Amino acid sequence: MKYPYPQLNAEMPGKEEVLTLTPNPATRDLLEHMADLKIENLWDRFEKQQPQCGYGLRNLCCRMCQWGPCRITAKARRGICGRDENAIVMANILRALVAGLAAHWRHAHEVILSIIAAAEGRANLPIKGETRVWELVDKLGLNCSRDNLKEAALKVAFVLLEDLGRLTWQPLRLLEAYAPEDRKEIWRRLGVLPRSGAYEVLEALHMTTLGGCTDWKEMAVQELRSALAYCYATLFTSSLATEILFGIPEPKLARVNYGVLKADHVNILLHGHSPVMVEKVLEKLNTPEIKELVHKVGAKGIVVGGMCCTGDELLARYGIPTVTNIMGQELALGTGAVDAVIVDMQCVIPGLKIVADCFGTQIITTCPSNRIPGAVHIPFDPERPETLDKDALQVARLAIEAYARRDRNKIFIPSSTTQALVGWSLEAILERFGGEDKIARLLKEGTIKGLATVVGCNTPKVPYEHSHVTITRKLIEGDILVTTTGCCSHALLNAGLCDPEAANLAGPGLKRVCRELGIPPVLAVGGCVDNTRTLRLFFTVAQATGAPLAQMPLAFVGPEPGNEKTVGQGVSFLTHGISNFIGFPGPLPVPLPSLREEATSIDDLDRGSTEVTDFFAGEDLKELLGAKIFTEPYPELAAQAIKMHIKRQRWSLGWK
Ligand code: BF8
Repeated sequence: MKYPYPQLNAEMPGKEEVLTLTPNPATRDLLEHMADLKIENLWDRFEKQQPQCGYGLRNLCCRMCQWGPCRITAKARRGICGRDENAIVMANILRALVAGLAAHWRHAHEVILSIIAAAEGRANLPIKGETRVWELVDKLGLNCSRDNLKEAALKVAFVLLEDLGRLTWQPLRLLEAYAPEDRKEIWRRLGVLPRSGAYEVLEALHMTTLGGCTDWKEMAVQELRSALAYCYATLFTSSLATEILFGIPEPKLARVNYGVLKADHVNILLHGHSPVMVEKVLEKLNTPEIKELVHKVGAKGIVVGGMCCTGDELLARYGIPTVTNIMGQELALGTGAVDAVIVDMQCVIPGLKIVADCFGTQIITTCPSNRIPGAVHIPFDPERPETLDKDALQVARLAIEAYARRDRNKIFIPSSTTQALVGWSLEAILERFGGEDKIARLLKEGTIKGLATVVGCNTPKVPYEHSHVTITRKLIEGDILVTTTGCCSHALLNAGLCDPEAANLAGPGLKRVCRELGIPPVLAVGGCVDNTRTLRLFFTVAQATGAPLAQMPLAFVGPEPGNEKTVGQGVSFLTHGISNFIGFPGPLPVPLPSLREEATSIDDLDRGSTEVTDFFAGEDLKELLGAKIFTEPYPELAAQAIKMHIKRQRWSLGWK
């Protein structure tokens, strides 16, 4: 590896390692193609940032007031205000988690307001997820007439909205409705039950500002409380609310990867997280007016492809092909074949527009708070939904018209596509297995050794997608069934691991199960908010085995942490007693040798915070919640550690 970071016990790759180790041949081809065209991308900018700041990497930089920035060094063991390393590291982690919470909060808010607009008849949007509406009515104990779906959806939406923003003490309704009873008891004892998504963000910011809380342990408690708000007030709400509007996904075959783009078609990519506007755009792309326009611009048809979590959602629900994830977004435009990218919110990097300008690609932004200078902006506001149909048609028109401006000399589409069986909602998984009791039996007898969810973003700090694919291959070889979401799922989809044929790569037990049921060993369950589908699967299966969650052979694996949103994902699983395996030292502490007292330079500081690290990665959290964080940047070693963890959990239950 090109860039050593001994203080992190890790190293970061240069472009050559990425080219050698990244598993998708299309990535290599496109990286080389862009280099030939002299078009810069994030890997070039990553190299220009080397070496990265050692203080920042270890969370030892405090920027929470205007006296600083302060850094913790061997000679300055406290910031100007007196904050020590533990308080600084913990405050940084807490702020990262609530920033991620805010992002999912905004997503949930848009979808919930869309349900309200649909139910009140103000927006021309469907309520397709009838089963989900009635499930929530029952779980929340709402009083609704069974023959009025819209009224029921409206009542549910207002409860979800309350969970987003309640400011006085009352437990989260969704947490009460969905969380396992034994966990609630633990959270009550620890005092970490949250009020609402918004309240916990504000409280965390309040605690961490200058002269606020200096007790890192109290901030750690707020971290757990905020993670529960993140999980139930934003992930559950987004995922369930989207199912209410657009239905619960069912299994279907799809083709994925860059090769789905076609040179003689209008290629439109849908990118971001909230699917409301894009659902409408999809509807418009099928209208006679747009079909005529396609003909007029001389294209043979339209290809719609998905990126990031919007892509995951559309793949799960309709089998719309996905192309790539956050770090592949510039590469997708590097094909020169993309006419328009319709983006909503989050994970749309500024580099996308830079590459778009090299090819004349039309970028259309649709979220009022996620603007890009120079892009066309056609906003969707669920509180003013009257123009939604007209606006979606305009978006569709602009996307098609962009085809006429495409420079045909620069087109390069890597040819490979991959098959995948997708659409694994909780219901679909349980139905295919024949119920949770069947999964419980397979686990107990050891045909399947464990369940792991391999998820999350990408980071240029590791060879792109290498860890995702390597770890997952090793896990399925070890008879561990994998679920996946988010950017990781694009890596696994493109690598062919979500194809039922990938059963051949699984260990003997898992292979037999996959063959019998016609499923792949890796189940793509949706976007990041759909990690709740995996959580609910874990709850259901644990209950069927009779074992507590924290003792189950389960693992949360985040090999390439990137976005601040990723922190809350991991801590959400931790609060449920499910250990985290993180692939690169991110905002959470690095479990490495201790801070040396005789340290004389920054390089002697082996890790950011002794006590915070011990809390998350040592036995403290394990005692409180039954789970801890492991950090291992080398994927082969990480896979070994996960398999060992699963084995230990099985032993503790007396399962072979
Ligand atoms: O919510 S995995 S880079 S796309 S944050 Fe973003 Fe990370 Fe991708 Fe979706 Ni999730």
